[in-house]
Amino acid sequence: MMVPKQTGQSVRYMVYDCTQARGSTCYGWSDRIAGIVTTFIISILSRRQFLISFDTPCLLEDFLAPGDYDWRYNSSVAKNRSSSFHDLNNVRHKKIYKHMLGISDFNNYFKDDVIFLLMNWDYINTFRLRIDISREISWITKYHQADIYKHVYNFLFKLSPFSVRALHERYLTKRKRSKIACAHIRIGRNPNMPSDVTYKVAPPLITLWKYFDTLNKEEYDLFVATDTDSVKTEAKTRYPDNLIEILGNITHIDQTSSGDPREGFLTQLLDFYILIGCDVLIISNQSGFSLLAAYLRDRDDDLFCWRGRNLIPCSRHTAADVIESIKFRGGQRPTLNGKALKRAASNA
Ligand SMILES: Nc1nc2c(ncn2[C@@H]2O[C@H](COP(=O)(O)OP(=O)(O)O)[C@@H](O)[C@H]2O)c(=O)[nH]1
Ligand SMILES: [Mg+2]
Repeated sequence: MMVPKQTGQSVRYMVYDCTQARGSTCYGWSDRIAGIVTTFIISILSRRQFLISFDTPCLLEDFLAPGDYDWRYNSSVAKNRSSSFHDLNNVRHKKIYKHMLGISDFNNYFKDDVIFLLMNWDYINTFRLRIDISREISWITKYHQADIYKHVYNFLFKLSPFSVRALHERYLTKRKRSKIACAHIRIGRNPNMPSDVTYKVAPPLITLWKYFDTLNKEEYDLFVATDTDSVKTEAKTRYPDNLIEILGNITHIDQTSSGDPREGFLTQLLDFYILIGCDVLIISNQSGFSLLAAYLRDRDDDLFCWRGRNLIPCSRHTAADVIESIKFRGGQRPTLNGKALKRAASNA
């Protein structure tokens, strides 16, 4: 992957900034990865060196190490250089929309030597509309969002030795069978995350259990990643011999009110990496967390999407639309709600 190399005092920087000191909200794991990939792309388009400054709820470097590119920020970068912080989360991205489209150079908006940027949605489809994009970043013109995320993620990150050990101890040593079928169940506001948004459609767990019932229990271990303890308890009760249980507390990484934030961060990171490696993966309705896990998988088959109350086959290339992800569709709201779907079906 081509990244502009710069040296000397004239170097300018584009830093993804999710730090306590800013007092801004960075949101959950997939918001942060979408924001990191967006910032990475903007760094190339603005001819600046890309870095990550991430210390909330803990230092990213402790859990993820640089892959093929050293993104670690250190405060000497901002010494003797002008700098500014820009929180362009959610609809605030509109402030740089024309710069994303290439109508104006990014550096007409970002004037300082060091730009600290916080964003949380994906804009690949916007960057694709730039007239010069094939010269600027040719891979944006060629690949699907899922493949771009997979490559940029692996270019930037690998598990740190600490996380590799944790994954081994808490997960790999517990595996019993050759395959594993997994589901992500994101409920939204619940006792584990009391200040979270509530999703309109909680998935009917009975549909998931019916699917798990069809699998050969000699062949498959089962795993449920969820934001809610009671979902895990129910899964364990139903599949005591097959369900893999991971030690650790569930927290929202941006809303930790109780418990150890580092522990909660590690638990969600391990859940994320386990989902990536599953033979069968069921991803959650309107959740970026498991969509991103699907993007990072090495296989395209055996993927299912919750859409409302239904569990339907999908692929890495269709999943963002099927689950109606807002952050991976540049903030686009869902197009078809339940009522509109019913109307369309009755007119068909
Ligand atoms: N441990 C754990 N945490 C989760 C799970 N699902 C969601 N979370 C927490 O909720 C946050 C939500 O992340 P985000 O990527 O924004 O997903 P979205 O809100 O569903 O689109 C994660 O960073 C975790 O802190 C899960 O399956 N396991
Ligand atoms: Mg979220």
